[in-house]
Amino acid sequence: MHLDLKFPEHWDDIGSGQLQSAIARLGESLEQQVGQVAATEDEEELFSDLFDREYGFFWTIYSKVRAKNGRVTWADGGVRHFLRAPVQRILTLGLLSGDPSKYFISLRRYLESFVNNTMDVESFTLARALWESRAEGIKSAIGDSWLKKAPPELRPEIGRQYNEFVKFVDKYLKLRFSVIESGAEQSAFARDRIDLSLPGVHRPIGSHHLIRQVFQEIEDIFVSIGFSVVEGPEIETPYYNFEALNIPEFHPVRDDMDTFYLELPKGAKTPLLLRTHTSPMQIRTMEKQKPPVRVIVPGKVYRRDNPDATHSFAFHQIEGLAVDTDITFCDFTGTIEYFVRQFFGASVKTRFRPSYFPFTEPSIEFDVSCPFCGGTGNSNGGTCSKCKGAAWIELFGAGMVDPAVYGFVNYDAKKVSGFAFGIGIDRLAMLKYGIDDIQVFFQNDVRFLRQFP
Ligand code: FA5
Repeated sequence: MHLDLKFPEHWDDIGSGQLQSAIARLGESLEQQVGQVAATEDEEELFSDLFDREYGFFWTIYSKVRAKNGRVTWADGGVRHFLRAPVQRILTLGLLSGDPSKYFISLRRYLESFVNNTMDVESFTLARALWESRAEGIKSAIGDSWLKKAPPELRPEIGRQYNEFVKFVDKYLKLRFSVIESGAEQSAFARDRIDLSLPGVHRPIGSHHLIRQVFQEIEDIFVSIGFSVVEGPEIETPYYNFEALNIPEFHPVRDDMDTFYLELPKGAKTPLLLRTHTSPMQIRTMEKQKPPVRVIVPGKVYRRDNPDATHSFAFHQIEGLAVDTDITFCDFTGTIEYFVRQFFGASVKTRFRPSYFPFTEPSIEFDVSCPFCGGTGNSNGGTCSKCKGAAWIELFGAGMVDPAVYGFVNYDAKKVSGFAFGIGIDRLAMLKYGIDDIQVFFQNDVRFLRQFP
């Protein structure tokens, strides 16, 4: 019996996207036909139809797919279908007869005919997958169909034949691979001969955006003193962004951080907004874990601020949170000073000013002595342009976690204490690298980006 497989009429015109379904259909048709081939007597024809190098269906498909896709792999469901169809047939027949010894011979011939036809590493890899693939290879299929299902008295004999078969195929594949490899080496050698008269291809190497680099720098500093890095959602509920941070609905501080609300379908349970700071992750982290907590949270945040040299409607923050049973204001100042000295250099001085955040008490604003004028307010005989003569630069807000916040996460405010801080990364990067307009971070001008390889 000859197999009859029809290629789609416009095979040469079909796009590579339709290839998969076309092969899958051919594979299914093959499976049906193979299911009707009688065991052993029609095998010869079956294999020659499938694998004869000139006319075999598999190789025709292989070359067509390769021409369109550039590659044929075992991951392609249709190709797997093709290769496994005869195996499944042989396995089913073997099971019926009880003793599958002659079907081991069929399987062997099937594999031989396929392996012998492989001419390059790619097709050889398919042959190897057909044999070895853990989920769908012949090796495991024999185990599942014959070994496991064999009646107990036949099992030792089938097991022996199976082991012999495995040994044979492994050796056969190895041999074939060495043949292919030496051929491949030769043709690769011919292909790789270098033509020195051709101009080279310049492939520019990319780099991380400056903001990403600063994130990494800060993460490294905090990780080195025992903090871990967590990330959170950019779309938040008002509960996490405000309420659980002790900012009830009509609290005036919401005006400072009014934000973008998402348009939701009618009847949606809760409004959603783009987070205005990374502080919601304080709550999410404490909800998930008991003290001790030491995390930093890098991420993007959004506010309805009008763009100018120091404001953007999307910017970046790193939140920090440490909570334990014995954290004091000294731990807080020590940690922050350590960070600032690592980041700006040992010579900067630091100071705290009282401030207000609903979720910290006391709250502070943290300043560093201007690293550009050495904290003098003067530079090049005039007023320092970076600190505008103030000698100090405001860096970020922070404070000891307000006990009211612990109430939202079921921590015992009498037992735990901690500190939190929120650093605006864009302004920090501007300070450190002398950038005077925040907008350049978002304009993707390569002349700017290239300065920070
Ligand atoms: C907060 O966002 C608090 N969540 C910080 C905090 C965390 C305090 C934990 C206490 C404890 P604030 O609104 O000040 O605070 O913003 C923090 C930083 O974000 C600012 O210092 C500034 O560097 C940066 N920032 C604020 N608005 C913008 C903006 N529109 N563009 C760029 N950076 C901004």
